[in-house]
Amino acid sequence: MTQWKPQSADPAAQQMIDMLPQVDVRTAWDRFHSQQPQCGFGKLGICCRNCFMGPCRIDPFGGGPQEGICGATADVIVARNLLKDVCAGTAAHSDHGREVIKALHLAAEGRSDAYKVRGRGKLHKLAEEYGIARDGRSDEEVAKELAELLLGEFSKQDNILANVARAPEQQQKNWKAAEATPRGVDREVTTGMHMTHVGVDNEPEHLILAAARVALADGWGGSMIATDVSDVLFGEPQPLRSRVNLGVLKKDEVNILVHGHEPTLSEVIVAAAQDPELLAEAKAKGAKGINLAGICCTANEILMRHGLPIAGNFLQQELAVLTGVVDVMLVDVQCVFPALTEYQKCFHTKVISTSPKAKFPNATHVEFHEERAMETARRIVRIAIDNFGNRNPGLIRLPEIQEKLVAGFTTEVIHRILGGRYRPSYRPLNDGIQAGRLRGVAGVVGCNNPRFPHDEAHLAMVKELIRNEVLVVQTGCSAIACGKAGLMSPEAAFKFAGKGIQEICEAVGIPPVLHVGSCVDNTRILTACAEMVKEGGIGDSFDKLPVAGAAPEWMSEKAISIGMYFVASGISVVIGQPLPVEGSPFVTDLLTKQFDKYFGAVWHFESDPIKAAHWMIDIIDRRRADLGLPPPMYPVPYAPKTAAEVPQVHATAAGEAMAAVGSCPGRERIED
Ligand code: NFS
Ligand code: SF4
Repeated sequence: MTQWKPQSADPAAQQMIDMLPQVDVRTAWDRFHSQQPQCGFGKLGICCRNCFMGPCRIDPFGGGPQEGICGATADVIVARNLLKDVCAGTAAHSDHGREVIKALHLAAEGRSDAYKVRGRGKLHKLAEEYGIARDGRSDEEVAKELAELLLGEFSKQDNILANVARAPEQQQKNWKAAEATPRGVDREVTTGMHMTHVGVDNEPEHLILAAARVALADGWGGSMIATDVSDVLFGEPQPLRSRVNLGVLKKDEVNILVHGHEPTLSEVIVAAAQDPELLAEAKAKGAKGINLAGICCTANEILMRHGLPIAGNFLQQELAVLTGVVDVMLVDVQCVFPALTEYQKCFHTKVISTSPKAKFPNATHVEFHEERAMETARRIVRIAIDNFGNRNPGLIRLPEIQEKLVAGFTTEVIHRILGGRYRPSYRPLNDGIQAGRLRGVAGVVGCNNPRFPHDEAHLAMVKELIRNEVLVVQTGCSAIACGKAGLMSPEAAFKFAGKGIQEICEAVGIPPVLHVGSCVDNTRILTACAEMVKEGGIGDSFDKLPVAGAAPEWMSEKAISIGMYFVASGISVVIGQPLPVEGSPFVTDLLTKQFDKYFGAVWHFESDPIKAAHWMIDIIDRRRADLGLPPPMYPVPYAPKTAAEVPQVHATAAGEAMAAVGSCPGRERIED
């Protein structure tokens, strides 16, 4: 029997992984392993369950059936499945946007016990953009009208999304020609789901262009609105320092870990955790304080606005509970493992679910409603305080590893720090790119996936990009990965980046890798690109800018939607495992080649992070050449072309060996 051992590039995660055999619990890595070999039909996208004459599947080797019972071919099945994925991803992001708008509306009407309008500058800016009158009106009246207007963006039937006007003219033209201009968000998701029903749309190209339209309703609609409204409601992020990794959890304090996505919940928990009355209660129970930290994107939200520490990314959600010091794991929606509640059998951690949309068997459900947000938050903090004394000292194992990072870079912040408070401008960035001091900009985003050594692809890719003078902007779990590896500190430029980036980072005082927020905040990358186009000199549309995108360890439907709206917006994207489309050579060719004709950008599949980085660099260089820009100002020394050529990037378990910890009786670890 061989022991299958997961690997992480993060020394804290690796320490926890190394002691897994002692605690007899199953993790995502174990479950991934027991799923092998995974279904080839699913991977290739050629399994259809869209009606119940089926399920049907296409034989990829040609000897068996080449069409479903209804006559759908591999091309149709693959295209329909991808459109469904994009609909689900868009629905998730957009529903998040809708919740934030509802909270803004309550705040504007003075009907919330927790929220008020904090980002007044952003409110004024958006009011001007959308033509909302401000004269003689309070900010609250303006915010109420804004909330109502933006809610209307979801239910628009035939009119196009207002934010389409934010895109360069060429993108708008491309979308029109491809019939991909997004209408209301809900309309696009509903129509997309209708199109995939048995016997509706049977033209693969038409289905895929519809997927682009749905995704654009996410990128320029649901997600972009979520980001804007969060800035109005909770305040615009500013650059700030914080800490990241499991070591931010504290042995002597009540630890509350917020996990999920919607900032409406995490924001109010932040306030409740500072309440003097609750702090006194915690002290009375023997705790030194109340420590709040995050996992996944909700962590990015509270980091960006409050500087609260991050305990880890997607694949660390179980490892965090395994530290034995998490008193409450507070979850709302998206990327939360149902497996978490199983850990309650062994660890004292209480999993509290809060969303009316997301219940978990055996979790404590404390439903969260925006009207009584503070009351609910206080109740949850009390549950954590009461649970502090239930820790099992024999099960505590906390890696003392954390890293410093700087975060809080928005489109507006980049404007200001580059141009100065009195002359905010993207000019210095565009100048840097024009002169070749910077080669271009890359967005590296997305999830973890047990298919890859944890974090390894993110780190290898980002290091290779900045070494080659490509400035990196990040969101989501990828940002957390690089934060843990120290890439988000200004000093990182001197350790990892090329000379041109070093000069810029030194002059402006920024890290070579900029944290721009959660996954919905990928829209900040779109608005930053729009600013770069407006500033001029490096391309008058997105498909000419020397930029590219990547999601090296992606796993979610949301990631497909994000990738799709980037590509449809003219920014080519490389992902670490293929989309589930390879069962249709036609759809694969459409996405990876023919999309260039429609949108000026393509999808690319590459699991080697170094090769993927060089694919991005080649795109950037080609676009630079098309614009007549010079090659990079400083030569870049040696260029490895594959991950095999760079030194091992995953960690050998750092620090002293893990001491034996108490094990959880009656739980079997599955091995083969
Ligand atoms: Ni994005 Fe965030 Fe992480 Fe992936 Fe999940 S938390 S919304 S989907 S796993 S980056
Ligand atoms: Fe089979 Fe067609 Fe039904 Fe899909 S829609 S399950 S291919 S009959």
